Amino acid sequence: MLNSIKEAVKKLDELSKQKKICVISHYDTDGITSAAIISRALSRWNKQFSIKIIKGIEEEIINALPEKEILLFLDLASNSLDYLAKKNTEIFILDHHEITQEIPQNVTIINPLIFKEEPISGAGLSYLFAKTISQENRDLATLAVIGMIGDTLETDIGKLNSEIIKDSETIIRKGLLIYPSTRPLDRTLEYSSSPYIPGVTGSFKGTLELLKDANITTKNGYYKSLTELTDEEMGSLITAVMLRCANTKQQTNLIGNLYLVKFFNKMEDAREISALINACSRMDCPNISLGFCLGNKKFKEEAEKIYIKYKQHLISALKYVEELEKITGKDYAIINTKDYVKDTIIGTVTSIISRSPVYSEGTIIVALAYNKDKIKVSARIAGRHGRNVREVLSKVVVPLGGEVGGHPNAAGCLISKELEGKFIEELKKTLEIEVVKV
Ligand SMILES: [Mn+2]
Repeated sequence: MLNSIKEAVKKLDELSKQKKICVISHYDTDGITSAAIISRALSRWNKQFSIKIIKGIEEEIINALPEKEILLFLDLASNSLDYLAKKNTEIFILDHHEITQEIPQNVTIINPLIFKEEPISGAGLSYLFAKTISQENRDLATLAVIGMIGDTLETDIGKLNSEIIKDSETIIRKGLLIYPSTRPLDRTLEYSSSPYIPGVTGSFKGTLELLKDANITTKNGYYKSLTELTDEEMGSLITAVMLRCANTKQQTNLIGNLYLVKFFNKMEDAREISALINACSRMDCPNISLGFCLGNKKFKEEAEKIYIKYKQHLISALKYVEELEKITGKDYAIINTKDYVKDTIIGTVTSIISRSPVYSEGTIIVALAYNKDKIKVSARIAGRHGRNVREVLSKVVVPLGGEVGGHPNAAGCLISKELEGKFIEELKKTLEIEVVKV
């Protein structure tokens, strides 16, 4: 793959001598960090370029892109090759999503799936690309680590990812997977929704009891942060949390690596930074998170304000969904939030629900939210094992004329609002049939 990146860099260098580059990236954390890495690298390379951040890639969006510029897609487009074949310009793609169509002549694509490489985030690919342009871009490795965390690819780290982590001077420590690990523990535990700790999440009293059980005391009235704990304290905290999480599947996901990255000259929890970037996009301000990633202090302040607003927004959406009547069957739940939950946060809401103890391992959760004349559909699998939700969703959506993006355990699509009733009917049928087969 690294050789193909080298060739792609050379080709882009040649073509961009006459043409401007139009960068199109996804609005999630991985996409925003990808865009930040590439925009810094292109400006250091003295290239002329513009940046577009989009929610998703649809035919109309591709049609509207300029043909007199080179198109460079980050963290998306692997699944839109047929549309791209019709564009009369050269196209580059750095992406890690599944490829379902033939690669057209005008497209140069770097995707770890083609090369049978380890999973690498869009930001990781953008970083490898930037580093190939110039070693000077090694200072962008931290953004690549944040992108990797944003796409939760840190559980399967191979050679390429280890190298990216090494370039970034990230500090990794094994511990309890709650964030932010850099803030006082009592707050972090009380507000932890992922993992959801029964009796502790949302309860100040429960939090204090847990800390007492773990023998963790205050110093000058403050609790230490997770990263400040001694190994012994970390161990007893993990035990105390384990005792409160009854199911073993949940227990195995409690421990993992904490990633501390240097950001704005401070050591920060990569998961927290990732959440903040993501929040800005979900609240329709991707330009703020992009500026934040590029190190702009004003944007940092703004981003922090939006992050607080986002958290409030998310909590009210979760409350709404909890009380909403759902369509349920064996091993599935369909949640139609209509106009009540923002289309940009429905994916997050679905993810949080899928990790809560309410649904058993393998349950498919499909949630719907309106987006003007369309409906955003998000599908997740509860726990880590189960059927391929991307396939399940495709079976329903493709005959209706739509397309599905995502991964086997998290997928989504857009459908026309007119198809709401038909979609739910077909989805129910497919979910029932799948169950019989298994
Ligand atoms: Mn990604």
